[in-house]
Amino acid sequence: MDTFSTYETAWCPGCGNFNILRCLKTALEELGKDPYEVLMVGGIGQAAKTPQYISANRFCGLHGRSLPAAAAAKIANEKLTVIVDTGDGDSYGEGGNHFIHNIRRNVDITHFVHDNQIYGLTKGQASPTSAEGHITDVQINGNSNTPFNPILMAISAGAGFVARAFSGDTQHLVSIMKEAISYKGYAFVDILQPCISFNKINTFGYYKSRVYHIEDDYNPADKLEAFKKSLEFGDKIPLGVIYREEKADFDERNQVLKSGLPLVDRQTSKEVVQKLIQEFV
Ligand SMILES: Cc1ncc(C[n+]2csc(CCOP(=O)(O)OP(=O)(O)O)c2C)c(N)n1
Ligand SMILES: [Mg+2]
Repeated sequence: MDTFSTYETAWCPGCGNFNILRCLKTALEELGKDPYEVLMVGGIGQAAKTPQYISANRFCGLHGRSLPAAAAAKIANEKLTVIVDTGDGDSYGEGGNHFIHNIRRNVDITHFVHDNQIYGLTKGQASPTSAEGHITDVQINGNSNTPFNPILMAISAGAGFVARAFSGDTQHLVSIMKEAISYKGYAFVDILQPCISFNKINTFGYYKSRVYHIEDDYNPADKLEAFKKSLEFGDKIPLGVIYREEKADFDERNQVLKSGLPLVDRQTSKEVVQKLIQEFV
């Protein structure tokens, strides 16, 4: 735990973010990672502050823009372990478009969504995953939008690693994080997390009484079964790897990247750049 340091946070006491951060540090430690090898990327929000509370390289992006920054960094320097930690609003609302198209690119990055089903930082407006009817200070008659299903969306768009975890299930979360970080390609984990200040519905107890570990005989390579599993979200909420498929990632499908040195180690000839600029003069 010392390798990735401890910082004072701006989170409310009791927030699910604390254990997600702790599990992330444990997962990185257990995978034998050093801070210099890791790049943490966030957008805007309480969850998106996670990269600020861990000793590693970090990039804090605009709201909803963590994925393109993370993908670009990985494409430039394949030696980095690139991890996005950010919220449900940042990932599915403001960043919804990036979420979909990032899946299609399949860059080798990991995406941990702290899904508290609310816009926490801005004090409790409905997020894309808030339940229909959820009353907030803004949605005073209840949220009239139907919730977004991130697991179903990720599988439909072609993601190769799709999982769900719960911030209150430490051992399971660490093991899912390790599997996601080790996966070659885009790995997506929706982590259910209570927001104790602004979501009084999806509390720790709410999740605790509903979540269960997917059965041992479940086959995550079966896409139709995965679609079925992704529709379960109510009295019972499945945790675990819901879909997994090995497939070529961005680098392996890109002619320039798969041959030769990582971009960061290539020398750019000044003459070539000069010639290019001259073409526009
Ligand atoms: C372009 C833009 N739109 C809106 C905001 C205001 N804003 C800041 S954080 C946030 C919601 C974050 O929610 P989520 O990603 O779920 O993170 P949480 O705080 O719940 O962890 C919003 C709407 C902003 N900063 N920038
Ligand atoms: Mg949120």
